[in-house]
Amino acid sequence: MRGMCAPPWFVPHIGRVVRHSAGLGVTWLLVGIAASLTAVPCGHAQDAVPSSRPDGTLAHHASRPNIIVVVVDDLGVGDVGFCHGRDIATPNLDQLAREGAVFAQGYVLPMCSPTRAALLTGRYPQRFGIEDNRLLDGRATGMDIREFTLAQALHKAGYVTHLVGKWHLGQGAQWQFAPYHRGFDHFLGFYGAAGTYFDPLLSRNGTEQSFHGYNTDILTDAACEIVADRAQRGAEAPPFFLHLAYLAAHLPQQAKPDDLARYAHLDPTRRMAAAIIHNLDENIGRLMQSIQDNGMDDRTLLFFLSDNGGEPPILGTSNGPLRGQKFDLYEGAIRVPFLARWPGHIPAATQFEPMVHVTDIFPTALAAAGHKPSGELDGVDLLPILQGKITGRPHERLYWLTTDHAQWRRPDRDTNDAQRMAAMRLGEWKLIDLGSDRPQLYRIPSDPAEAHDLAAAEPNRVQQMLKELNAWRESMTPQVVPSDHPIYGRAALQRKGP
Ligand SMILES: [Ca+2]
Repeated sequence: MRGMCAPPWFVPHIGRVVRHSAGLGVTWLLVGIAASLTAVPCGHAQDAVPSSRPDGTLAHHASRPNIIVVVVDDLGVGDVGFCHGRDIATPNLDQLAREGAVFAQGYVLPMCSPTRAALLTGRYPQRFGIEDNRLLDGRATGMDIREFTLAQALHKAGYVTHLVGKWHLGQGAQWQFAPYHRGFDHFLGFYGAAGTYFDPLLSRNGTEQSFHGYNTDILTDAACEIVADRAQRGAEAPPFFLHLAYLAAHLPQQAKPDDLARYAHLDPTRRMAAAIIHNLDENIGRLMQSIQDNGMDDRTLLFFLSDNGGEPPILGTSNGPLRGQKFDLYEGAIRVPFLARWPGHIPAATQFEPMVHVTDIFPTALAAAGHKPSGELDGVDLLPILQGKITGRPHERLYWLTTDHAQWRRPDRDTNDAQRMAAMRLGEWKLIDLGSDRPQLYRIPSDPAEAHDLAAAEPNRVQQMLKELNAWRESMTPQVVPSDHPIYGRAALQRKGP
């Protein structure tokens, strides 16, 4: 396998390469340091502040793009053609890659809820006590309402905001954590980790509604309606923000018979994933056709990413040559298919090699809307570097902290004692601290499969990175699962027994 600097999925149609492997841009360095040193644990007042154009006028509706963030569930880099995928046809996603920027090192968190929390706040969710899914599973708890979401920011900036699909950031006894109280004007979807593929029952702003058909098709129909409705309102109407969060390819997997028939040559587990992803790609094609048919192609900034890596044995999704899977901290868990497309604004066929993080979507989207966040974010605006206005890398450092999910439901111990696992990227290096063993050290560009642990050969580097990682951990807010949590609380677990 070739190294990360020449990843094999970048086939010849990708023409522009952004490396910036030497020389960290001063601006990015300052942004990174400011974000790491000054972000507050929670409860900060965050707001969207209009940014003036050079002529002093504010951005006008007609010049502001619609913003679409497509999140797919549990797909890995081995599932799409523009990464390592080879056995599933994804021509529509591959076309997006040709027309936009592919993030070769696009990082997320290793499971559903933390990634969605990071996306919608632009911040490490550990800052507000989220290390894994548990506090965002079920109806009792949810994401800290003091956190200011991207939907709130864009709503305040004049956008009409939509969540179509999966939420998984909690509900609350008073529905205070529900998406329609967190900045989304319109919600059509489901609240928890999983939905139903066929004939789903979906919530429309809190009212349940039965649908006939296949989940991915239904969600795409809703997305296309939003696009068409915006077009019919004319150029002076407000732009929209659409967070399109598909169920595909999460459990409980079901596929359409025609799609299963296309992949009869694959083993049953992979076949199911392939059928779901094939249909997903066709729906991406429908959405893009709708955008083009309505004349919005160069007025739409679109991100596409998976919320975590694949889980091959369970879901049949694939992380290609990367080690690990959903829930752990190897590359297969946290490096995902990730791209951005905005014709005329993000150069087509860009291979972007520096590390990019899911938190970057918040400030990038807000900048595209002509605004800037006033709060402390961990993400950075990617547009200046994608557009070649500055050089450098968005991130020199990235951090991860999660728990061993195999220990979430052990009735013989406090659920809060589940083993913590942490990792850090510092330039080319990656440190993984699983807590129960000595730290591991990998040099990712030359060893993206994390096959060669260099910890023994680099003891000083390990100690220095461990010191930095621990300092970051100590600056976060520890996650606490209440003892009365209906799913993971001590009482609930004791009732279930071993
Ligand atoms: Ca997921």
